[in-house]
Amino acid sequence: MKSAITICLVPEAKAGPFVFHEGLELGCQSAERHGFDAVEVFPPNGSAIELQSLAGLLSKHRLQLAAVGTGAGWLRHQWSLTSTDPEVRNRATQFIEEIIDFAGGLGAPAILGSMQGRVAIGQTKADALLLLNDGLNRLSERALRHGQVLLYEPLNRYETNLFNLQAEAANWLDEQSLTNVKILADLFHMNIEEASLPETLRAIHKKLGHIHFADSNRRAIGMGHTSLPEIVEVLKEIGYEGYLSAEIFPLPDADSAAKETISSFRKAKAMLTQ
Ligand code: LER
Ligand code: MN
Repeated sequence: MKSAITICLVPEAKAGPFVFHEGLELGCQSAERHGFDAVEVFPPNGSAIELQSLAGLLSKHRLQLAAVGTGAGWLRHQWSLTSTDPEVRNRATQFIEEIIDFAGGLGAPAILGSMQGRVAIGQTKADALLLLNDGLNRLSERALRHGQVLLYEPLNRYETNLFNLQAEAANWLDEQSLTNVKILADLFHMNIEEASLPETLRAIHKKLGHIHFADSNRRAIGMGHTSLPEIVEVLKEIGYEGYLSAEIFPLPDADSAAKETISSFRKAKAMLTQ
């Protein structure tokens, strides 16, 4: 189990659930100072100039790259893999491919979250899922070229109507034989949708690839009402070795959120050895 914290490079996502917003250099500095193993980056695209320097910064600050988000393609352009417009789907696919190549070059997976889109008016869910399957097939093959998986993130009902429940998504991925797609379980979305966080993590453990480590209110774990010990017990049982990545609001400020997260992470690590 490894710790990670988010750095957002997209000005339009200033109010989003990301801890550091002051660029890669300062973000990496802070991540190292707080003792994180890795950073998760939310870039405007896969070729942003600032990204070129990421490899150097990671080694300078002794950090790994946990994952790279693709949500800016939705936030800035409303591109999605399930759009009814083939031109929009193409743009979405190219945008994500660029991020997969960038992340893959640094040994990290890309995340498909909001760019999965949602069922449009006049579109059936079955049609949207065919398009999702198509997109995931292409993109997970691309990830495989770098020896990476593609992370698929079920979102809460206010952000998508494709998959809100982790187990439904995991079963569907299995049915579609999308073996190189893993689930990103975001504890915040799960708190809205799932009957039980630990039971759900246990049920999907074979497909679990990454965790967004957020409390019930999307603050740092420890600042809401999610029970960390119950979650850690399951992570121990399933031998989870991936990241717990703080995709959370920088509340009351970025440093306090980072401090609370790393302190919760250390408690979790200590529970693992008990
Ligand atoms: C992305 O990781 C996510 O969790 C979505 O809610 C987009 O904000
Ligand atoms: Mn998330």
